[in-house]
Amino acid sequence: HKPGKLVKAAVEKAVDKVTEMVNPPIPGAPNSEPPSLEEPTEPRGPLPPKHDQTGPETVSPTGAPTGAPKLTQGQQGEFLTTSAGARLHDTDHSLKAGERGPTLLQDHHLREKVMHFDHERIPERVVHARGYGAHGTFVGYGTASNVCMAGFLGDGVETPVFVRFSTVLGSRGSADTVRDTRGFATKFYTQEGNFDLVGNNIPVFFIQDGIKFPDVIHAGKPHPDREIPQAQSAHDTFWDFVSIHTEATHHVMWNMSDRGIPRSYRTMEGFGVHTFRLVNAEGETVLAKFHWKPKLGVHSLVWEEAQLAAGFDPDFHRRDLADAIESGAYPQWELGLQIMPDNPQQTFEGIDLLDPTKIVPEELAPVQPVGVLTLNRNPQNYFAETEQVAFHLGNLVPGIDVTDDPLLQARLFSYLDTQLTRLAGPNFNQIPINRPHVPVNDMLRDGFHQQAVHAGVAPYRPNTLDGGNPFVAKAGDRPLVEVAQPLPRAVKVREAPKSFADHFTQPRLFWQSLTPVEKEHVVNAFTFELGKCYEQAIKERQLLVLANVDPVLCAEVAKGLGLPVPAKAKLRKVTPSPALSQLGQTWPTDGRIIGIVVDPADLDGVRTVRETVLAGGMVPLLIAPTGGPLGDSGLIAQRTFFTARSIEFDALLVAGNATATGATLMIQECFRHSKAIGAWGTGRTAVEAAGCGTGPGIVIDDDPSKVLSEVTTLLGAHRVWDRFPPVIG
Ligand code: HDE
Repeated sequence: HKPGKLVKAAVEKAVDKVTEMVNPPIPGAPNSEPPSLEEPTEPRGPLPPKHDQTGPETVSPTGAPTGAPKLTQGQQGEFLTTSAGARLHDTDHSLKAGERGPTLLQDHHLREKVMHFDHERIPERVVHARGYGAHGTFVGYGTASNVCMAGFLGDGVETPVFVRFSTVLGSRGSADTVRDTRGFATKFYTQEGNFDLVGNNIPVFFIQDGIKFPDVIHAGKPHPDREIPQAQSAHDTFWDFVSIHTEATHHVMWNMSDRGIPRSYRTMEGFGVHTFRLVNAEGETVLAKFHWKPKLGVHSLVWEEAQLAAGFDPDFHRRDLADAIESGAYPQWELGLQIMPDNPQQTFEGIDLLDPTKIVPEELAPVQPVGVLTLNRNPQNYFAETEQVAFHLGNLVPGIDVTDDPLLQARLFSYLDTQLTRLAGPNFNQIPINRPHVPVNDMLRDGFHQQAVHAGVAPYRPNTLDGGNPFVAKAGDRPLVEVAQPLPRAVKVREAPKSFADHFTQPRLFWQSLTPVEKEHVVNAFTFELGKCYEQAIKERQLLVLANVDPVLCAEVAKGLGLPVPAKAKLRKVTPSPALSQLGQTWPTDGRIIGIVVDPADLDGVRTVRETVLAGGMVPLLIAPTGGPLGDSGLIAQRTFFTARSIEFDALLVAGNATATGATLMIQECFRHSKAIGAWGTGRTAVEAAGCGTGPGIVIDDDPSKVLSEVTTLLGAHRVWDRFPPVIG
């Protein structure tokens, strides 16, 4: 080894000399290296992935050869390598002709690193770009077996799922709490292939025919000249469109109601919107609508909270979901079915089931629970899972078929097509998050980003060369069912059925079913959004639309806009559907967040209350003037008066800090937002000093446990609505 060492030393010396010649020392430059921050210098063994962070089990016979390393782990191997696997000795300096010289074209590591970085972003979804996902399980109750043969609905059958929630209009970096419809898309990795239920938190849609989708989205997205406003419907083009296309009225009523600003993904209902056709083992069919019912009840923000959160914590909803799952407060929804007979007209009680702007009131067709969804695992990597997941209504399983709803039919084209650009090729179902958990034997071949090394020579059917494989399934092998639906003798037309022309009965039904406080919120939302429009004609046209929904609604909005009330329209009589209101019941308080303003003089009392909150399945957050440990109590201040805002808490307990301005602000906001407020000790003075000492939902007592118990009861109803009785009857 000696000669080799000598040669190496000589080469190093020569290089040093040349370097010194090329890079003469800079006068005044420090000649000693700055002290380096301590960091690991030796390779460490791979860190085991956190228990709750392993990727979904993926089974794909077209995937990587058996035994190949899982590509789902990052920052864990011993040595940094190139993408071709060669070990690197430096990743902080590009290869240059001397320390201060030009960079060399031959620096493959530099080029690969920057090239890959340049292409890290993929096009965001054209709609629903802003979203957040979670893994979970779905367990069937077996109660659907008389109408649907789908295996995953069977009694006790457990199916892994991935759910992605989203807003519709905003870009990927927009705020969570804007007024908008929310997406609620679920991928069930069933034993019969993937079933995707791609729904929204509003049971009807803007338009009746998919051909108008580009129009409604162009109208809702920012104006093309200045690209504003972001993630808003409060602008001229949106209201221009919906005031002309009055079929949008029903959806708009829901948007302007509290449904447009959910408190949390955990407190949203979900709807499949379209009518589907279900098939049982005997081949009998029914028409059905899918519903997700949150175990925590439907609960929304108030408008001021939504606005505050958009600035104070734009990630409000994704943080809420991730935190709830991490804290073990797993959100749950029951899947329910409304079942209607499959008659040739495809109507139910006079409601056209192919019209996606119509609901079937639950009082006419009750929602029958068929299973429960639990979200219990956060994604390991946002991009790999939440961004790359690709939903498609065409992913059906035996027992579930589509109907001729013209909106649904257009979607069946769109969701495949859009992935070609978004995920850059036709092989997106091979991305881990999209892979089914059952064997794939397709005859799809090649294409960009093909992951499989297909064997065999005969990817066609029938064949003899590959032993005839694969074969098509016979009736007993549970293939997909395409119901042989008789079609009327028809001529090709670009027309809608007559029944699609009724645009106002159901918006009126919705309005009439709301409680006074919910109605007041609808009035305020219309007044805000239309008030943001510049064009007088658009506001006036929308008032004409509202006159067809309800005279009180129309008059109140007109008053707010300072415009004349249009003449009364002829209105249909409707029977209200109490199920459409989100108030009036009580719900479990699991995972609800209780802010506790601590009293430094009574940390033992604070500890007891905190523990009781935890024991009750809720999440306590301690708020103090400054962060860090609270004395030597072992308690930590999780929020300070600088980092907390009332929006984060479902109820506030005030133990102390009577004089702090931050506390006063929080108390006043909670009061305005009709949240329960409890106080004891010096907290009583704080609440009184904030001017919030009396009124419904203010619980002041010397006994903290009594305060907490009353506040918890109030939380069951979500908010203390009778603090500010609404003026609209
Ligand atoms: Fe979508 N929709 N949509 N949509 N939609 C997309 O697909 C489309 C509609 C919904 O978390 C896109 O993969 C058309 C109704 C959700 O990844 C795109 C029409 C409902 C999501 C598309 C509709 C939805 C999407 C964009 C009218 C409620 C997010 C990216 C015919 C039942 C899924 C993508 C996720 C996403 C098209 C109408 C819900 C472009 C053409 C009605 C929840 O394909």
